[in-house]
Amino acid sequence: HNTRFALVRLWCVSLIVSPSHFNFVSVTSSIFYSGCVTLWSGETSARNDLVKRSGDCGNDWSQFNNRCSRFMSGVQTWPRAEKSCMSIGGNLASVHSIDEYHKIQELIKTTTHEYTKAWVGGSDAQESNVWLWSDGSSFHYTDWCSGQPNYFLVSQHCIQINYSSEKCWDNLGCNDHRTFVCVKKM
Ligand SMILES: [Ca+2]
Repeated sequence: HNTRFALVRLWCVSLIVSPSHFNFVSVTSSIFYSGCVTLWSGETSARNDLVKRSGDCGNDWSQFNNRCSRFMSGVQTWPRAEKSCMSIGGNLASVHSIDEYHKIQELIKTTTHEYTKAWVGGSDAQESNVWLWSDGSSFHYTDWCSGQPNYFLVSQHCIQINYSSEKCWDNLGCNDHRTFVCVKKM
């Protein structure tokens, strides 16, 4: 059955691509032709739906690694930034690889035309130097700047990215104001 269907589809493709090869005087041919067009457009729209659905983060979000990311250019404290991400169905961004980090940096640069410092979802507010992502994912990848995280004078329990000329990570007091990046699962 599948082979016969494939043959019919192949015939339909050649019919649609070059209809002049066929004799449309015949009523049977024209009925078949309109049947082919229906079949073809049905398959095309089904395929488009699939593509659209699998890549659909919605407006203002970018897709990468089955996640949707969004840069927020208004500055907030870390907890307010997290609440802001939650209000649009996400969390502050977690980062699990250098590829994910670079994608987040690109997202920021596309909007601000520079590597603007921004909050991501890492914090060690519960216990110093035990870092967790606010979205609950595992914390293994890091890109700390040299000498960071530091624990000098003031508490610095939240992670900002694009710090220093190296554009690496720094721990910072959570009440500072930074732009931020949200992520949500697809
Ligand atoms: Ca620091």
